[in-house]
Amino acid sequence: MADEESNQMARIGSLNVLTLAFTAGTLMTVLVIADAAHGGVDGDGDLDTVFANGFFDRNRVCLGDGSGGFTCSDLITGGQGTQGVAVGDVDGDGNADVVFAGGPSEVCLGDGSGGFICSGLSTDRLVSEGVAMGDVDGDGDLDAVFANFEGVFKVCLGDGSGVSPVAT
Ligand SMILES: [Ca+2]
Ligand SMILES: [Ca+2]
Ligand SMILES: [Ca+2]
Repeated sequence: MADEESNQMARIGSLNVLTLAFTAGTLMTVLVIADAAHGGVDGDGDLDTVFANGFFDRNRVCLGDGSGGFTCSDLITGGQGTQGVAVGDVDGDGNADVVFAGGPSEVCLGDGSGGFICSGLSTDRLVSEGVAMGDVDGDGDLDAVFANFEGVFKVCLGDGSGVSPVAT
């Protein structure tokens, strides 16, 4: 059984590393994480972290307790190999959502309590390496910009109910 209080996050070079310590004291596992993003995903006011775990493991949502401790669970997506992650409210319902860059990229709409429903998002390339979110066209809706493997960017403009691929 995992001891949630002794889990630790650290950054080594360009990699985020989550160390899960187990109560037996003899078993340790270290996950190399492709990317991480912070946001409040369960509405309790405490900062949470979402991890994109690359090709090595499933993505994780770690809910913060406000004092540095986290309780983590898997965030299951349809694809493998997430490379980037961003958190923002893409459908304007007040709940934080998660956008993963990877193969394929996905949008996961949050339910406000830490749960998500994910669907695929085409970014024109087999693998996207990173994603950032912001209102790039100034219409008040959150948009997503993907950095694709071949050095090509893909802008997915939001319509207030999500993001869809409409421009490069
Ligand atoms: Ca929280
Ligand atoms: Ca939302
Ligand atoms: Ca916009």
